[in-house]
Amino acid sequence: MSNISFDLISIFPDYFSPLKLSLIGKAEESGLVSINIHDLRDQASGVHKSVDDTPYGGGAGMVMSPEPWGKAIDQVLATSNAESHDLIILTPAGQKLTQQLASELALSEHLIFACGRYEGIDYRVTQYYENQQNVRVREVSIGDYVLGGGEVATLVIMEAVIRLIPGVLGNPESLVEESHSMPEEIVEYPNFTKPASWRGLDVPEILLSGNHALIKAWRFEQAKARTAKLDRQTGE
Ligand code: 6GU
Repeated sequence: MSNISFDLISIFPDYFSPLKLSLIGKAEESGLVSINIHDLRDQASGVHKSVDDTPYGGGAGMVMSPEPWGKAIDQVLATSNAESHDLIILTPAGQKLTQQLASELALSEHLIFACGRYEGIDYRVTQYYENQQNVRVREVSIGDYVLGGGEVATLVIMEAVIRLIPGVLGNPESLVEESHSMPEEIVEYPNFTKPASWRGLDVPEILLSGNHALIKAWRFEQAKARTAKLDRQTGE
């Protein structure tokens, strides 16, 4: 049985309380994953416990100082018994999260999430860990918009990754269906459940027919129509 461990480092550890819920909460309770949360401020020195400073070269905002990050990440690495580590640095300048990236991360032994705030983390943190053996550094973004920090992005990535771990989903067949639809960049067909009639809208007859070949073909046509509608809306 695989057990992936997750270490999350942030100045707002309370952001991660939803991890107790639902799929991820159950995955942790059943021992499929272990999750540890670390407060970056525990590694800050001085009376003010400051974790940021003004950017060299000028410009707006603040940059997170390298030393608290170095201490926090070193401590996580030193207390891990994994042989290799993926250090994920959350930044809008990173590689975009895709289903492909999520499935790569689901094969990792140990994932460390460094949640930057403000204008991000001093780049030497990336450079330093890129030079460490057994650490693979990835700067990751969850899309083309700016968030206040990496915490919510971490929740998104963890949900995408953890549901791919064997044993986490009650019905692993849903993963098989997704893997058929997603890489071809076609969205899922629309779904319906009971009642058969709701507010004057009837479930398409064909779905009540029991003819699985016809249903499959109909769903494929619906998925294509839905994808075309999306493309029109986004002007593709
Ligand atoms: Cl990972 N961080 C921030 N601050 N903004 C983002 C993001 C990450 N991904 C998309 N926008």
